[in-house]
Amino acid sequence: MSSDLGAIKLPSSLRAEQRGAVAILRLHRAEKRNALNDTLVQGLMAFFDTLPAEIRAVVLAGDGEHFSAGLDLTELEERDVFGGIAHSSSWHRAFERIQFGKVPVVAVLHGAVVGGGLELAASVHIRVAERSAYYALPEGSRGIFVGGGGSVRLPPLLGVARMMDMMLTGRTLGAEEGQAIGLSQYLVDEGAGMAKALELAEHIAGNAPFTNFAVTHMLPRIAAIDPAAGFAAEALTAAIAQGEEEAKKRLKAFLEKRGPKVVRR
Ligand code: 1HE
Repeated sequence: MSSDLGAIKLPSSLRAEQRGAVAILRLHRAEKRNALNDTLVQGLMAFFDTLPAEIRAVVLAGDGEHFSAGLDLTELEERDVFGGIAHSSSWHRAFERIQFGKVPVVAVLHGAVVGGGLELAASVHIRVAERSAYYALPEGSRGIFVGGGGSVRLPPLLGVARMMDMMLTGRTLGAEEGQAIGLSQYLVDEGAGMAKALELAEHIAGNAPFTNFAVTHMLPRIAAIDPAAGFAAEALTAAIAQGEEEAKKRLKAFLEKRGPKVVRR
C-alpha cells in the first residue's frame, strides 16, 4: 500500500492497495459474505472522501465468493422512525461520495450482489460482472425496504417493473440477464473481472480529469433535467472542458499526428 493511500484509516473490513494511478478497494469481510455494517459503510465514506490526488480511478471488489450480501442483518435493531431515517441517510451520504466523488469507480461483481450490495453496485460508474454474479432485492422477504438509494439509482438500470418484480417475488437476475438489460456494462469469465476492471480503470485514469468529472457529475444530472436546461448545462460544460489546458494539449497532439486514433476494442 502506498504511503498516501495508507494514510486513510480504514476498518478491518476494507482493504486498499495502489497500482499506479488506480486504487483497489476490497470489501474484506468474506466470512460474513461482505455484509455491510455501519463501520464498513463509514469506512467507504472515509476512503472516497480522502482519496489522494494522485489516484485517478478506483476499482471496488469483494473478497471471497460474493460481492456483498447487503445490509448486515444483525444490525437491524429496533429503530424508531427518526433512527431509521438517520441510518438510511448515512448510507445515502456514503454512496453519494462514490457516485459523485473525486474519481470514476469500476466495480467487479461476482456471486451475490444483493440488497444493499446491489445498491452499492448501483452507485459506481462501470460494472464488470463475472458469470457467477446474480442480483436480488430480498428486502421484501425481510420485511424492509431499500434504504441505500436503491429506489433512486436502480430504476434507471433495471426499470421500475423489474425492480417491483424482484422486490415482490424474490426473483433473481443472472449475470447474463444483468448484462442484457445494461445493469453491467461488461460480462467476463469467472476470475477475469479484476483484470478487466484494472484495464478499464487504467484507461479512465489516463483521461483528462475534467472530462472524467463532467462524465460522472454533469452527465447524469443533465440527463435528469428538462431538455432546455440540459442543453444550456451541456454547452457550459463543453466550453469549460475545451478551455482546459489538458484539452488543448490533447487536440494539438492529434492534429500533429501524435495523438491516439480511435481503435476498435
Ligand atoms: C450475514 C448476511 C447478512 C450472510 N447480514 N450476516 N441481505 C440478505 O437478505 C442476504 C442474506 N444472505 C444470504 O442470503 C446468503 O448468506 C448468501 C446467498 C449471500 C451467501 O450464502 P452462503 O451459503 O455463501 O453463506 P451463509 O452460510 O448464508 O452465510 C455465511 C455467514 O455470513 C453466516 O454467518 P455465520 O456466523 O453463521 O457463519 C451468515 O449469517 C452471514 N451473513 N449474509 C449478516 N446480510 C440499506 S437497506 C439494504 C437492505 C438490504 O440489504 S436487505 C438484504 C439483506
